[in-house]
Amino acid sequence: MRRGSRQLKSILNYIDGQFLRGTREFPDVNPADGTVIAQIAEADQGMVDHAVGAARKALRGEWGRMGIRERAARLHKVADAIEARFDNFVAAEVADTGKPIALASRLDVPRAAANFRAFADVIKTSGLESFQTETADGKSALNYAVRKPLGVVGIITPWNLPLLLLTWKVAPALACGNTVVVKPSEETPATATLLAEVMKDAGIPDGVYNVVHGFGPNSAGEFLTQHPDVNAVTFTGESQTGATIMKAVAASVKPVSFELGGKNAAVVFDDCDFEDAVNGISEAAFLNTGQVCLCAERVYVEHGIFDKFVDALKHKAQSLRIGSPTETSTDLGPLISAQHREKVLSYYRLAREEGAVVVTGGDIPQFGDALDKGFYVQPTIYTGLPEAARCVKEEIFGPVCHVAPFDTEEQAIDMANDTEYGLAASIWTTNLKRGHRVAQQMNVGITWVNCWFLRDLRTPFGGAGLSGIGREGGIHSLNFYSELNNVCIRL
Ligand code: NAD
Ligand code: 6OD
Repeated sequence: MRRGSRQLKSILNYIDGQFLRGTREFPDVNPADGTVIAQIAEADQGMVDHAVGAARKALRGEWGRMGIRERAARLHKVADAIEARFDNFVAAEVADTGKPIALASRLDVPRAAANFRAFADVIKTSGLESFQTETADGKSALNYAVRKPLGVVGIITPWNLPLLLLTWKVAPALACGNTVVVKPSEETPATATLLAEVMKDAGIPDGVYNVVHGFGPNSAGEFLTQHPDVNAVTFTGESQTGATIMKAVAASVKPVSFELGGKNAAVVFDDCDFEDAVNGISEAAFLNTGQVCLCAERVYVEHGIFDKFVDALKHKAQSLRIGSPTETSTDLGPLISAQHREKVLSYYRLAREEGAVVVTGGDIPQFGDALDKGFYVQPTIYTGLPEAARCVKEEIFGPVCHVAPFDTEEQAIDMANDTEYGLAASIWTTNLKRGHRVAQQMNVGITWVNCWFLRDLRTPFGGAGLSGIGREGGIHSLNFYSELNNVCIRL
């Protein structure tokens, strides 16, 4: 290294309690200014084999023998240790993703700790049903089920909420007594490795939590999903990647849980609390620069308030502060990568070709400083597209929504449900009866009424159609991450 040049940090794999380099490295880029902030150690097939072998061995060790109370206590220690290193986690997440520091501090890092606490408590308090069965001879039998770990769970996660989504799967998998090999997104590897340090400090035995870095195809992601010694795969990411992983696991019939893409609708009735609805839809469209699977890219507004609503949403979007993620006042950071920005901009161009009216945005913001090298786009609102337009049908995953009017409740429900996805919806009305009625007709996994992304970790979370397979959250996570063995005793 030349004198005066900066030594780049390495982000390492974590296998069997050791931090390991790979055979190759690739750069970790800060999306706010395009600078390389670290080198990531890529795990090859041999290292993935090593990680899966270590995870299997750990199932037979101290972890495999540990009772539920002690496991839950260790998960609380992991949460304590995340909180103790709160600032490190926030800084790593902000540098990797470009998300505003205020957002990482109020959402991503607190949720990581909350995930461990929630599943530590759920595993301690949840029971299993039992049945007393009457038999033909007038006697009876007792049926009850016991929970056992699945074994080694492969966990593959995306870049938009890296730590939140990783711990959302690691915590219940460990609560159920499994061991895990995680493959975080190649774009955002830092917090998965930082979590490894925390696991060590919290007394999680070696081999229970392993991290392999790399890409999907022909890299760590594919090596993990195709591994014969992995017992289940849980994945969050694009629907198309989910389809590829499904093929990879089909031959060995592994259980899968898939949390995939969305093209979510928000339905705003003219009896809504107007200000709440404008603020809520602004958050639903633009939070995390629109890179949340739950974001509302389709907004349907009742005719009577349509013009007023579009105008208010425009002013709200224009008031959002786009800027450096490390400024506490920033509302919107960059998109994750140059490639993803090109995808979002291609939809901005397509929207114009499809006949959209650009209410606001549609371009790249100019800063006149280093941020011009970052992957920023303007928050964007369209109107006027036909419902069949590609921009209304396809997930864009940027700070963008299309707003369309509707006349009747039935029409709004039909429009909201006219999608191949089925992740989330939000309904905005002060008429509670209508709220229930419409919510129950949404063909999605999660419907919010007068709110968005308000989470209770005990509730089922997941999607229908292209948005996924299965539900996680509370007991639903326990049921995915464990094998149930029903015991039937003749009495
Ligand atoms: P992605 O599918 O490109 O990548 C996700 C992960 O899969 C990464 O770690 C990647 O390396 C890995 N991967 C890619 N190809 C693979 C393969 N063939 N085999 C194994 N692993 C492979 O998704 P992304 O771009 O990182 O994330 C954005 C997408 O995730 C959006 O579609 C968004 O809607 C979706 N998402 C869904 C949820 C949900 O809860 N439903 C949550 C967050 C994000
Ligand atoms: O809140 C959660 O548990 C969760 N899985 C959120 C997913 C957000 C998608 O980007």
